[in-house]
Parts: sequence; C-alpha cells; structure tokens
Amino acid sequence: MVATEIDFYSHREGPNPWKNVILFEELGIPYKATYLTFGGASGGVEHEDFLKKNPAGRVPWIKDPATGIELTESNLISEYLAEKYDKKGIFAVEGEQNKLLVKQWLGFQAASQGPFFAQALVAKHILKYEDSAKHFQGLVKRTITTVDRALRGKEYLVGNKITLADLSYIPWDLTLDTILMGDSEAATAEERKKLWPNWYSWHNRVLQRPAVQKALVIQKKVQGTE
Ligand SMILES: N[C@@H](CCC(=O)N[C@@H](CS)C(=O)NCC(=O)O)C(=O)O
Repeated sequence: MVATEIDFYSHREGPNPWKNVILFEELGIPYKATYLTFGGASGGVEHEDFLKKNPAGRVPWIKDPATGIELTESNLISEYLAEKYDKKGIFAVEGEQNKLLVKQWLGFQAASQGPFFAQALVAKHILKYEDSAKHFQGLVKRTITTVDRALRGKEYLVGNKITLADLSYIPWDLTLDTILMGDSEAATAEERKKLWPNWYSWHNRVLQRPAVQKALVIQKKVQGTE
C-alpha cells in the first residue's frame, strides 16, 4: 500500500517523466505532480531550489513519503516503484539472466534511445543544423534497428512478458514523427512499419495497454492538446 502521494517533479513536454506516469497508472500509485520549466528561472529545472534536489537539473525526480526515498533517473525510479509497489508481480521476471536483461534494455534506453532521440530533436528543430540532424537521425534509426533485431520472433524484450524495459521506450518512440521529420526512409509510420516490423508491432502492443492509454490522456490534458 502506498500511504501518501509520491511527490513527483516533471515536465509537460519532456518525454522522460512520462515513463514514470505510465508506471503510476499501471500500479495505481497516487502521486502529486509539479511541472517545472526548462532553464534557471523560478520554477525551472536549473533554479537553485530544484538543484538542491537534483544537482543534474533534470526531471523526473521523486520523493516517496512512505519511505523517505528521493530519486532521479526515470528508469531507476521505475525500478524503485516496481520493487516497492508491484505487489502482484505484473512486471516481475524469473531468473538472474532475465533480471539482468531487463536492466540491459533499461540501460540501452537511457544510454542510446533517450540521448540520440533528444539530440536529433534539438539538431533538427531547434538548432536547425541539417548535417547534425542527419547524423543523429542515423543514430535514432540504428537504435530502432537494434530493438527490432532483439524482438525477432518475440512479443516482448525479456522473458516473453511485459516488463519495465518495454514500457520505458514508449514516450520517446511516440515522438518519432517529429524526430525523423525529413528523413528519406523512415519519416512516416508506414515507412517505419516496413523497415522495422517487429519493433512496430511491439510498440503498438505496448501502446494498447490501458495504463499507457491513460497516461497519454493525462499527458494531452497537461499539455493542453486533448
Ligand atoms: N536520463 C535521464 C534524462 C532526464 C532528462 O534529460 N530530462 C529532461 C526532460 S525529458 C530534462 O529535465 N531536461 C532539462 C535540461 O536538460 O535542462 C532520465 O531518464 O531521467
């Protein structure tokens, strides 16, 4: 049982905190969201008030009043939430190999998918450096190719069942129309379906989970795009 709401620092648009919202919905964990802005103004991720919580100046960040635990890094937060509050074992896997594989794919998400997708977005839409955009879009496609290969003959990344690893890819994968805009071979969902059929089916399978759908409704509401 969660005694009280988890204190959750988030951002309206940034994809990383939305991985945790999916988990809050999956596990029925009550939370109170505070939405920060980017930058150093009052209420910003780089304002000294927030830097005291997270020296990296990034969201998500949580404090769980039930345990006193404070944490940043979205995938670590998801692991913590599952460890404490997944009493039915919805996301549990059997055996050391599978447990490590969940960590492996969470690591790949945090070290490849998140950073490459984010840099492609910045290069293409903020800096508008076409050469850099092409470079990072290439890395985005390589990331998806890796996941597609891993999913050959499988419905989920690990242990033939849904795990935290699968859920962690959803928020960034939903930005692909923007991130791969202008790409010669993977700009549209139809093209991505042809290039990466395993990845495409898996993405849609995970997307259909009621908790994921609920998180997306909350996201639209928060972003004012419903
Ligand atoms: N690896 C971190 C990345 C966190 C991250 O980059 N968060 C973005 C929002 S999606 C952020 O706070 N950016 C603010 C900044 O970079 O100044 C995680 O998964 O939590």
